[in-house]
Amino acid sequence: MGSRILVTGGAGFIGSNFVHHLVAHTDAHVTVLDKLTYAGNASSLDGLPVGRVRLVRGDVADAGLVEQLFRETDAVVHYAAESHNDNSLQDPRPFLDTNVIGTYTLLEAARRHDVRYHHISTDEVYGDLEIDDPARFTESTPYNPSSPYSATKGASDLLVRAWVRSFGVRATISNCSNNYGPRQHVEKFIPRQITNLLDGLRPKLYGAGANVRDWIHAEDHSSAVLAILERGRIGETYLIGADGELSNRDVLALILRKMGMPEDGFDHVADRPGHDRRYAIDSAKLRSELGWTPQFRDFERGLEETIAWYRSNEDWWRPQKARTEADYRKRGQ
Ligand code: NAD
Ligand code: TDX
Repeated sequence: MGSRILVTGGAGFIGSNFVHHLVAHTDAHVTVLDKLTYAGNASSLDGLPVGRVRLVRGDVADAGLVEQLFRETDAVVHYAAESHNDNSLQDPRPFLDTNVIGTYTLLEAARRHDVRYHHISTDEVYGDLEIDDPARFTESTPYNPSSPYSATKGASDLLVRAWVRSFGVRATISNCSNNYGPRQHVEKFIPRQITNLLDGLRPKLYGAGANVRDWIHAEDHSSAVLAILERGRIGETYLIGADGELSNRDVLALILRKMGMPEDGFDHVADRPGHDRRYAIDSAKLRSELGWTPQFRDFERGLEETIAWYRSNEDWWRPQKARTEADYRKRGQ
């Protein structure tokens, strides 16, 4: 792996975690390419050494800018995406532009410059599982996305596979389960409920809350991506997960308890159309091939730390909160 790394979407939740991880665990020089949409926050990169990290504000679908940046890049890790399912149900177009055309633009540049490419994707490309099905997703599970968001992520994964096979691009793909941790946008489930409680608002549970998500701390996602970037086999897909299956109802009950509120102190709101029932990752390939293991194995402790982060970093999330809740109210959620 070369030492000049381009991280797209590095001002977002998981991308910024990865930039912090790279600075702490490698001697890489990092360029972040980020459009700073509503979901991007330059202050997520605060405190990093200016000599090793620079932020370029721009669009991954801007071929001219991408071409310029790839001339001085050894490897790219592509996080930039429109990432929220609920938004994709309101207005799918930005998901196509960023997730599909943006990925295509980067792949073409990787092909021209023979740059090592790692593609960040999601378990949602596999669709969903029944709540009581013992099966979990593996690298050979067929693609079956449900939402415009997951369809565009699946499309981008397939572009990567084609560019490996047809053009010899040196690429790997990872599909990770639901992340939690510091600096996640307040539109997402866990930060939304924490910041609602900090604001004296009641948490909002979609439908009955029986849907299951497989939670992993963003820091564990980052260590897995670095392992794949350094030691992954070109052309391969790796699933990333930390055996963290929990129903939304149970996650919410934990948040309420940890924040000193009664367990029934929340509202049931309109369910998400097409709501995936359950995601579950089998990460045996990543663990056995690359020797990766998650460090955050205690979800309750990780959640406590996350709650503490939102308590102490109101300046970070406050500017997004009112508008996010106003949008949810319009949808009856
Ligand atoms: P996020 O919404 O917090 O961050 C996305 C970042 O991309 C933002 O900084 C935004 O400004 C930037 N961006 C958006 N459009 C852009 C464009 N056209 N050009 C350049 N930058 C642009 O998202 P996240 O939750 O950190 O997710 C990051 C990646 O990880 C995504 O690819 C997502 O599909 C994937 N992923 C997320 C999860 C999860 O639980 N959040 C799980 C698995 C995979
Ligand atoms: O207020 C809420 N109430 C609620 O019950 C919100 C915002 C969500 N939910 C439910 C919907 C989901 O079952 O909580 C679960 C998690 O919701 P999100 O945080 O929106 O995540 P999800 O739709 O599971 O997708 C996430 O994981 C996979 C990320 O947003 C994606 O980017 C990633 O690919």
